[in-house]
Amino acid sequence: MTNSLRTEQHQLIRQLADCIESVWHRYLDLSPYPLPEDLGYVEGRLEGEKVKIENRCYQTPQFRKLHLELARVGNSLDILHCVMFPRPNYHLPMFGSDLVGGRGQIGAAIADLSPVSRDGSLPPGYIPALDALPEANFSQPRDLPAWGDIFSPYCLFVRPSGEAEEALFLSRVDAYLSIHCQQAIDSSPVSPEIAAEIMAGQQRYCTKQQQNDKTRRVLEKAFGDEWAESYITNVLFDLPPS
Ligand code: BLA
Repeated sequence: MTNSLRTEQHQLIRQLADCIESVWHRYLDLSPYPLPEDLGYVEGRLEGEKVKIENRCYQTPQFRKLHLELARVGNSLDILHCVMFPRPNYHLPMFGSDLVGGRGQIGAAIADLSPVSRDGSLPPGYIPALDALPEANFSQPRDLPAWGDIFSPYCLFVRPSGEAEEALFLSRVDAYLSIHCQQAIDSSPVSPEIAAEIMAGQQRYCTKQQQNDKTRRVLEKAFGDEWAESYITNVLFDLPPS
């Protein structure tokens, strides 16, 4: 994939995309992850505006799929979507992030390390590391939708106001990613019983994310209902073959 879309996008999207890739390369042993049906680059149309999607995917010993997606709708909507899917035999949370913006302003910036254990807690190593981060206060926090009960207490969901808050968001996500990758490379595989619980947690996470109508609407309008459904369930929030 080229970096063509990234250079046209909002600076926070460009910076976060660069940050995600640099943390991945710094900590993890990356191999290519083949996307179904060659979905590396996709183009469609939404109300006469061109929709472009660029995907980048890797796998590692601890992660089944690392997915970074950049999308642009005409000149009005820029999107970054990222999910790190751990292999279910590692007890690791789901890192997810979504940035949605248009016309110079990011309206939704979200990032989380979401638990997949049965009791909804993060693995113990994460908590002291996350609690040690400096406080991050944003002037325009946003309320999670009803399906957002999958997210952890560390979830950031804000409308970043100005360059200082954009930089604060970026540095906090950089910290989440670094903590996550360090925890991942230090972790050992779990028993099949625990892996089955984790698998159920990942399934719950994906099922809830698939309920985000705002994502679905953009994809349906640009590519049609059937394509959108298939893209959401096979590319954005797919599950490992059991
Ligand atoms: C919100 N996601 C949105 C919005 C749009 C998209 C248009 C509304 C923005 C707003 O309310 O200001 C669209 N997001 C997309 C599209 C793609 C995408 C088209 O990723 C892909 C091509 N979403 C995720 C992940 C998380 C996530 C990984 O993909 C979180 C970890 C969260 N997006 C998320 C949430 C909202 C959102 C919580 C707000 C939903 C709401 O307020 O109802």
